[in-house]
Amino acid sequence: MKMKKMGLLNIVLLFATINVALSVQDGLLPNGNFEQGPKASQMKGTKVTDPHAIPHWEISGYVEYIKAGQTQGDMLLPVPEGAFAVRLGEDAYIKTRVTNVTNGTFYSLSFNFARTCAQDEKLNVSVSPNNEPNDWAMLPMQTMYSSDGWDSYSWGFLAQANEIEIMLHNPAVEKDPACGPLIDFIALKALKTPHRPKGNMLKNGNFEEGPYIFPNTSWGVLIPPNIEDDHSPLPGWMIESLKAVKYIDAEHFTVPEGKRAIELVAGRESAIAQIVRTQKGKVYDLMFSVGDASNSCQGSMLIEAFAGNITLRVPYESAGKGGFKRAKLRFTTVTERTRVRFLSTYYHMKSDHSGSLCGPVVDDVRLVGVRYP
Ligand SMILES: *[C@@H]1O[C@H](CO)[C@@H](O)[C@H](O)[C@H]1NC(C)=O
Ligand SMILES: *[C@@H]1O[C@H](CO)[C@@H](O)[C@H](O)[C@H]1NC(C)=O
Ligand SMILES: *[C@@H]1O[C@H](CO)[C@@H](O)[C@H](O)[C@H]1NC(C)=O
Ligand SMILES: *[C@@H]1O[C@H](CO)[C@@H](O)[C@H](O)[C@H]1NC(C)=O
Ligand SMILES: CC(=O)N[C@H]1CO[C@H](CO)[C@@H](O)[C@@H]1O
Repeated sequence: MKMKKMGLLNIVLLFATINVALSVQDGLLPNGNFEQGPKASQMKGTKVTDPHAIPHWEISGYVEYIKAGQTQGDMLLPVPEGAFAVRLGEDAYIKTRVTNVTNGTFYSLSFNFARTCAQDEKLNVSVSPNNEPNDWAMLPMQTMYSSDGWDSYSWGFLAQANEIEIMLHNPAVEKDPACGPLIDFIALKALKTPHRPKGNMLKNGNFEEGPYIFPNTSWGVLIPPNIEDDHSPLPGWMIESLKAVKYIDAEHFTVPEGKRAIELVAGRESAIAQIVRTQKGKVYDLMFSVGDASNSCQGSMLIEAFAGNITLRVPYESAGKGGFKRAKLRFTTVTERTRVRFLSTYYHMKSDHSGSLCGPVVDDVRLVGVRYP
């Protein structure tokens, strides 16, 4: 009898260990898909009334627990993963403790969201503890980039302890409490420090290292605008300008090389850049692929590449069915540091009538010194 109890206890402990081990791997946070929800007694309609009703999360403000198939007015509220999602209404937040991260490691946080009202929706994403007072990001959730009503965002941060708290807060007040984004599927991924590979002066020039992409979502992950180096979930690269760029995967899109690439989805309003140490007066070649993601994004595209004081405009005719071409920009450096930068000249919209934005793909970017120009 006693032995049996011991055995059972061991099994329980074993499961507990597996649980801990799972929670630290790349992917979903514990109950990050909100499939475990409140009891009926902890809800009033769809509003969650108990701050600890959602396992692994603490909530505050007007948080709703939304079941797939639920409607608001005549609008169907979509739930992308499993059967449930949460909605952050007026001044609402959800937060969770992650107990097994590594102090000093850089992570990317990804989550799915959907807008529910026409008004501007923003989400304040933050991680604590944090040494910097302004270490949070206000992510705009206005524009739609996917055809599904859902998009994903990612954000990067340096863990400053082995145990952190992640918070998503909708700071809006005095609005319709039933407005505010739907959130689902929150995941973490440890990012590797990018190195310059042999034969390329750029870090992560093929974009293989980047934020977590949910295996079951077909809309890629947005990398938010105005992201400084220390919050870029795309190691080595900065996102300049006002709008997001999209990180796409070979599982759901056509990418020119490897498994990941960048889709420039917001015309001149979004650009990616990297600053490289160069030798003044020396000749370099910047080589890259321009293509389309095979996502019904059709038309005459133009990518602008900048290096030194040279701009190269690369036209690309997209049939929306995938494909790419290589381009090369030769330049002589005018400074010790060279900013390499890419943007799309035009806006593009998918031909599927979803009204969602899309654009040319850039991938496999290499910078090499030219010995005998
Ligand atoms: C965002 O959240 C952080 C952490 O709670 C807070 O310090 C910061 O003031 C918030 N920013 C805004 C604009 O509300
Ligand atoms: C995290 O690491 C930094 C740098 O090594 C150290 O100064 C800090 O005390 C650590 N923080 C915690 C909570 O362990
Ligand atoms: C992803 O989709 C597959 C096939 O539809 C399904 O079997 C699997 O459970 C899904 N995974 C998650 C995490 O929802
Ligand atoms: C680039 O800079 C160099 C050195 O300042 C100058 O000679 C050259 O004309 C510039 N080229 C362009 C296209 O502005
Ligand atoms: C991401 C991370 O820090 N994972 C660690 C969690 O804890 C186990 C041991 O308990 C480590 O092996 C992992 O590296």
